[in-house]
Amino acid sequence: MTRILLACAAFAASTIPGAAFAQSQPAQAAPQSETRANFAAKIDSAFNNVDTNHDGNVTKAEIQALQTKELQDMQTRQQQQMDAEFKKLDTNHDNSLSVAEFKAAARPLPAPAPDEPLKRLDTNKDGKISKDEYRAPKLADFDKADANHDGTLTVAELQAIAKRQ
Ligand SMILES: [Ca+2]
Ligand SMILES: [Ca+2]
Ligand SMILES: [Ca+2]
Repeated sequence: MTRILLACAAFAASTIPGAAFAQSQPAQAAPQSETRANFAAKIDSAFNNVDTNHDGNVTKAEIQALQTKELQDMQTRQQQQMDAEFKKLDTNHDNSLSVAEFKAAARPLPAPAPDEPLKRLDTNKDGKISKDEYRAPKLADFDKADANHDGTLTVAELQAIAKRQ
């Protein structure tokens, strides 16, 4: 079941970096069949999330803005987690475990890399990802998974992808 959900999530939300897309998907209670039209609508809503000025193209700056925001969210969460862990470790509350030292030991987060999704998705190399460019690889994945080509991914078809992964 988890594998199926993962497959669905990876499916709908894999291409442009990110957690933001995954978070924008509603949580699914159970594996469900998925029509191509529904799937395309999900892809579009993921695209619109990144296309902040809604001109139908995702530019490098828009990807970078999203990545920077995700990074900041991640850093905030990491800081909060470390503050909580510090309090737990400093059991006698004398602050002898320095917060600075503790935080310095944390793994650095990766820098945003907007070029990578651009390189992958910008098939006509105009420096922007259009909605069609964004849709194409995902819809191709959908068609590949739609074994009987009836335009709907059934739970069984989703299970089959999960098994292949
Ligand atoms: Ca745009
Ligand atoms: Ca393009
Ligand atoms: Ca099918």
